[in-house]
Amino acid sequence: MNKEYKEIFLQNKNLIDQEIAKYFNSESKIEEAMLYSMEDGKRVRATLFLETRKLSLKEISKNDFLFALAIEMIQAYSLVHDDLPAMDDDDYRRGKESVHKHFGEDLGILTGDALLNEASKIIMEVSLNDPSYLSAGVYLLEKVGLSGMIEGQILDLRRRNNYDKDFLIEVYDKKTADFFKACTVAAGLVNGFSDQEIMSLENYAYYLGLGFQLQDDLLEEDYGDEINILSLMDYDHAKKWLDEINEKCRSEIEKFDNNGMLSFLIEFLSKREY
Ligand code: GRG
Repeated sequence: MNKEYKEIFLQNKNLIDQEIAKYFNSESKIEEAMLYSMEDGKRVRATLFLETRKLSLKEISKNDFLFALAIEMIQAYSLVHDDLPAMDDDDYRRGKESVHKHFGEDLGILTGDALLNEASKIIMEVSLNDPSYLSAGVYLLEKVGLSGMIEGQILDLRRRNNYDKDFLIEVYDKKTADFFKACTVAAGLVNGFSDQEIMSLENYAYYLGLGFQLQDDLLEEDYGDEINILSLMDYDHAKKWLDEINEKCRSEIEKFDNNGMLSFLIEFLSKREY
């Protein structure tokens, strides 16, 4: 494990944590619940955005940190709503009680709504400051919306018991990889990258998201009736497939100079133990 890159990952997490702490300064119950929901994330998606911006930038701007904050608000919203009784009905998230368990179901719904609302507001404010973020914002909201993460969630909630590998790929693509694509492509659009470069960033995020989700499955000892690759193949075959996906992921990002951190994330995320 490259210590320098691991350090950058942790630095990004600290910087995003500081943005979160600065953003919430009221003592209202809803802000308390929003802050609670945002604590303790790994900030993988914010890091993807920031590190893709760094492909063409040395210094990250205030607008980039705000955009990354909006990304993590959307991530928190999706987890808060996913944990609700009407969805996965989970009592624990990020090592503590889920938001609806801690604050009540009414506040759970409203916390998710408010996070998505604030994220959209931040994206619009950043785009007012600098219109080069406008198409990035549109792309992000599209990928976490109707034809992306939300569609993935619906496919997952309504799946049949006898799903196959193609179905699993479709769910993981929409539910997980589309958000990863949103982070890399949004940054690529702000960078002013060519269509070909944007395509490579989208492919990289596709394989990274798939690999991230497969590792999530491999870490799950007791997946019950949840979708999981281990219900379709044994551990060794799934691990071999993950290695192949990582190889394809690497070949997409190798096309860029300065790709060290994004290459590091492939191994780091697909070998994580948490
Ligand atoms: C409710 C619209 C809506 C969507 C929910 C993201 C999602 C879709 C559901 C969460 C459940 C889940 C297992 C999704 C797969 C993606 C995933 C592994 C999310 C967790 O991401 P991490 O590990 O979480 O990056 P942290 O806590 O670090 O932010």
